[in-house]
Amino acid sequence: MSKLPNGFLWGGAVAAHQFEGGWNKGGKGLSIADVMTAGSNTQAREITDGLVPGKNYPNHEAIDFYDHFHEDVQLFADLGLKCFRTSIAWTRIFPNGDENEPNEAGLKFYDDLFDDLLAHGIEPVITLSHFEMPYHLVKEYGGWRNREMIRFFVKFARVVLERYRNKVKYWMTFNEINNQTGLNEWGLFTNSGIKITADEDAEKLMYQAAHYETVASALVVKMGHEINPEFKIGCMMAMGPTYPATPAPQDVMKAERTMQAGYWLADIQCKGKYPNWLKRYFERHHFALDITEADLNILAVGTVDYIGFSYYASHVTKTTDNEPDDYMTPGQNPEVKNPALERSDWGWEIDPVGLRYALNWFSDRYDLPLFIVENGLGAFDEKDADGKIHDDYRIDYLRKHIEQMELAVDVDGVQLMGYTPWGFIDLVSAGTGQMDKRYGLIYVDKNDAGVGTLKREKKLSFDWFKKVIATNGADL
Ligand code: P53
Repeated sequence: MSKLPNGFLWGGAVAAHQFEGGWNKGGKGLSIADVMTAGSNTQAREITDGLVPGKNYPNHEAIDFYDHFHEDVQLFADLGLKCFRTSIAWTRIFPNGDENEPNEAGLKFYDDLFDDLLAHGIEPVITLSHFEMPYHLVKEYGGWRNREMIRFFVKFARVVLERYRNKVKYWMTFNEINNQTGLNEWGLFTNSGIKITADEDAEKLMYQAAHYETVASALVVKMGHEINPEFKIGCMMAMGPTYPATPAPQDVMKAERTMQAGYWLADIQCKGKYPNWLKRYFERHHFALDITEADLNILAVGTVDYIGFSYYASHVTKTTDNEPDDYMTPGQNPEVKNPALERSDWGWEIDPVGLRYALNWFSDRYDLPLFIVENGLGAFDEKDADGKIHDDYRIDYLRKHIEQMELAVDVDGVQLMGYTPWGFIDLVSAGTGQMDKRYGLIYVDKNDAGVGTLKREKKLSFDWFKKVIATNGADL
């Protein structure tokens, strides 16, 4: 017997820049993902100043969904997907971001895609901004440093919300908007198009950029509900709970503050206001941020309908000898290994119970419907003698997470809308730019060097997940 509600949204998740390719087709402009090179497990992706000849930019072709989408949607339908999460590449609609008129060829591409999905009974779930803002807005305006970005983003959102009002019901504003709170180069660039210069305070800049994004998000939520009252518009958070390394109260306090510092962007988007601790933090640190009364009013009315979130791993933290009074050490939180857990090949801790914990944490704190829009295992895959990928390790990961998700629904009463495993068709890793860090239930023949036929093949996990969907999660 299924423990999940009827109509549960089983699906698969991707993002435009990681799988579409066609980076300069149909009038598309250059996005921030187009200037990021391929890295590896040990080497960070390089963010180049525009395109540099001879560099490997893996997102340019990705898995070329742009020219394969009819056959790919057939495969998605064969898998039995109820929904499909992707993003709309901003640069297909506004190639530079500051034009007045949208690019019709880009709009047409998504019309065709959504029509194809709907014809197969697959509901599109759309992220408006998934690490792919126009590069022009970075060069000319400084990215989300600049309040002007609100206007550009709302204009883009208005065009697509209106255009697809009868095709798309489920939306999310900014993917993993809280990644930037870690202050690393990658997070600031992918979230906000910001590359820190020597005279800038990364932390202050992050608060400013994230503030403009929450204002833009709230404006879009409000506008979306006016365009179509049936729309469900969510935020999207990267969720990785942080546990204390020991039961020492200081470590518990540190873990709590780490959670607060990771999820205040959910507070704003779900509760419509800044949390008290953060208001006081801004005062104590004399961050003179550009936050107006009008902004606060719009935040209060543009709260989201649900929380979409990614879940891959959990974390552990502990205090240091010179821990500050506010337990805040942004950008330098010591990562402690959890002895109770195993790690993936990329060092991500595998913690299925952490997913149940996360679901309970969100549910208690915000009392909103939840949607697991990313979860999965990045791993090296190899073909067996029969030519098929027997990815039992991936099945094992997904099964254990789905079990915990079902406990959260059945035992804990969490309101859960759906579950969409990340990168269910192999794609370019966001963090490393690799192809060989694979999450897929569908294999795509292409390697880190960019070589391959792009042929699609089902892995063992495809057949397994198809059965899971068909039984609404009863047969794992
Ligand atoms: P990759 C961590 C690090 C990098 C990206 O990640 C992340 C996370 C998870 O919080 O974000 C999401 O490809 C993101 C996807 C991404 C996926 O996790 O580095 O929304 O775009 O591909 C997996 O293995």
